[in-house]
Amino acid sequence: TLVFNLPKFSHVSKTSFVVLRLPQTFLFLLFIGSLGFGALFFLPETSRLKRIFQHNSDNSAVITDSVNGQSARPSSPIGYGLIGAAPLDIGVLRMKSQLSSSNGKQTNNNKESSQGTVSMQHTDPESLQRREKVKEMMKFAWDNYKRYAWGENELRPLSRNGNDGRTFGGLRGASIVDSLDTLYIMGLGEEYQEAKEWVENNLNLKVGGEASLFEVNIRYVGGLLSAYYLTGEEVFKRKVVELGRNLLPAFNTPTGIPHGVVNLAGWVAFPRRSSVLAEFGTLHLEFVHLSELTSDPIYTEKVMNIRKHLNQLDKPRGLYPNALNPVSGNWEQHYVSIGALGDSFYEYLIKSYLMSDRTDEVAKRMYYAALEAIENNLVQRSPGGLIYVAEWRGGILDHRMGHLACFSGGMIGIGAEHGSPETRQHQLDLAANITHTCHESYRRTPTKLGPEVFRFDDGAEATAPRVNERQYILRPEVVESYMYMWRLTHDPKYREWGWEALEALERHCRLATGFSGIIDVYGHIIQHDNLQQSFFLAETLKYLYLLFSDDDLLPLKDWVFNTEAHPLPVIPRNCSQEREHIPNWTQ
Ligand code: DMJ
Repeated sequence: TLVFNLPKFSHVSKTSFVVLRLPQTFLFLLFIGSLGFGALFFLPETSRLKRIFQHNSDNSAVITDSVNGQSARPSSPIGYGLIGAAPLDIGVLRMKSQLSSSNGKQTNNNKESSQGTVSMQHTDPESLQRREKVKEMMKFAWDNYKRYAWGENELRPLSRNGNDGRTFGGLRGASIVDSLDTLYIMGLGEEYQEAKEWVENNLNLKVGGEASLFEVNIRYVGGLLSAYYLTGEEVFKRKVVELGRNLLPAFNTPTGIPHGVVNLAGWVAFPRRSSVLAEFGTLHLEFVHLSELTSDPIYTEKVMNIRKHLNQLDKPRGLYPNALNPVSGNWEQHYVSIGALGDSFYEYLIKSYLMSDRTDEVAKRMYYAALEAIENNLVQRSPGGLIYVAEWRGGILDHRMGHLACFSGGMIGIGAEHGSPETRQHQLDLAANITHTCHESYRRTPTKLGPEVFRFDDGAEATAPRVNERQYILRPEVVESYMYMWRLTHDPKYREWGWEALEALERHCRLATGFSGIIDVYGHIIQHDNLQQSFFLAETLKYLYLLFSDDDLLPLKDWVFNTEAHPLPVIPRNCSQEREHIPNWTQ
C-alpha cells in the first residue's frame, strides 16, 4: 500500500501542468524530488510502524554506549538498534526518545547536546550495581532453563525438566518468547540470539490443543510484538502476524465477545460458558498493533466491538463483574475484583489511552468511570490504617486482596497524571497507599516475600491466615508497582523496597538449578513449588531491572507495557490522518 500522503492534485488538468510558471515548476520538481527520497522509506523490510516512527523521529539520534563511548545508528523500527550496535554492552546503553511527544513530563537527568545526541549519565553507582545483579539473575534463570528445559514452556528446577502443557494449547517455548525483550534490553546478546534462532526454526504455531486466548495473547503475541519493535527483525513480525490470524476464530460468537479457549490449528473456538473480563478485556493493545502491522482493520474491529458491548451494558454501581456470557452478552454473576479475573481489563483501558498518544477518549472515560466506581465501592482502610482494594460479591465485601491486585498501585499512578487536575494528587496518593500496603504484605512475613492472598478481616492486616493462600509464585505485581512509583515520584524508598524483594528472591527462591516459587511465605522451612514461571523472566526481572535504570530506558511517554511487561510503542497522534483503515478510537 502506498501510504504517503500525496498532495491533492486532482484539480490540476494535464494542460495546466504544461503551462506551469517558474516558481510552480520549481515547486513541482521539489515535490518529484522528495517523492524519490521518500521511496527510500519503502524498502522491503519497511513496516508500517517503521514509517510512522521515521515520521516522528529525529534521524540524527545516536545511541551511545557509555562504557566505550561509541555510537551506533539506530536500525530497528524504533531506532533502538541495540543488537548489532557493536561493541555489545546493551545493559548500559541509553536511548534518546525516538518518538516526539511534546507533553511528556518524564524527569530526565540526561542532557541533550546540540547534535541531538544524548550525554549518558549513569544512575548512582549503587543502583548500577543492583541492576547488574538483576542481569545476573536473568542470565542464571535463562541458563538453567536452557540446560534443563530448552524448548519446553517453563523450567521445573527441582526435577530438572520442563513443563510443556498448561494453557498454551501445544505452543512451546513460552519462556523463550517471554524472555526475548528482557534479554535484549539487558544486553544479553548471545542469549537473545539463541532465543531468536529458536523462534525462527522451532516455534510452530499450528498446534492442535486448547489454547487460552488471553495467555497466548499476552505472552506470545505481546512477546513477539515487542521483540519486533525493539529489534526490527522480520521473523518476529512474520510469526506474530501468523499467530494473530490463528486467534480470530475465538471471536465467532453471536456477540463477538470471544471464547476464552481457541484451537490454533483447527480454526475452531471451543465453547465455554463464561468469558472472563480480564481475558477478553486484555486484548486491546496487542490487537491494535496487529492492525498497525498488517494494515488489516480486523483486529482493531474485534476489540472495539468488545469495548462497545461493555460500554452499553448496565453495570451494577458502575462496576464491571468478572464474567460474561459470550452468547447472551449478559453478566453471569456479580463478582467484582481488581485482582484475579478482573485486573488487566482496567489496566488496558488506561494503557489504550496512553498507547493512542492520548487520543482514545472512550478508553479514558471508561477508565476513570471504572476507577471512581472502584473507589466508591471497593477501596477500604483497615483498622491499622492500610488502604486496600477489597473484592465485591453481589454487594457484599470480601476483605481480601490478591497479589495480582498489587499491580493497581502502578496503574493508578500512571493514570493519575491524565485525569482531571482536581483528582491528580488524590490518585497519586491512592497509588502510593496501595503500593505501601502491598509492601506491608511482604514486610510482615519472615521470608519478606508476599502471599498470594492477604486479608483484612478477623484481625488480619495484610497477612494470610489461610494456609492455601500463602504461596509466592515469583509474581511481578508488587515490584511492577515499585517500578512505576519510582518513575513517577523518584522516592528512593521504592528502589529500597525492590532491593528487599530481590534479596528475598535470592535467599528463598534461588536453587542451584534455577528459580522456584515457594509454598508458604510464612514457613521457616522453605518448600519450593518446582516452577520457574515464564512471567518471572518477562516481568519480575524486567521490572526490577528498570527500577534500577534511568528513566530513559523505555520512557513511559513512548512505551506502554502490556500486562506481561512486553513494551509496545505509543502510536503517535499525528499519524492518525493516515490510519483510515483503522476504526476510529472514538466510535
Ligand atoms: C502475568 O501472566 C500477567 O501479569 C497477568 O496479567 C496476570 N498474572 C501474571 C503474573 O502474575
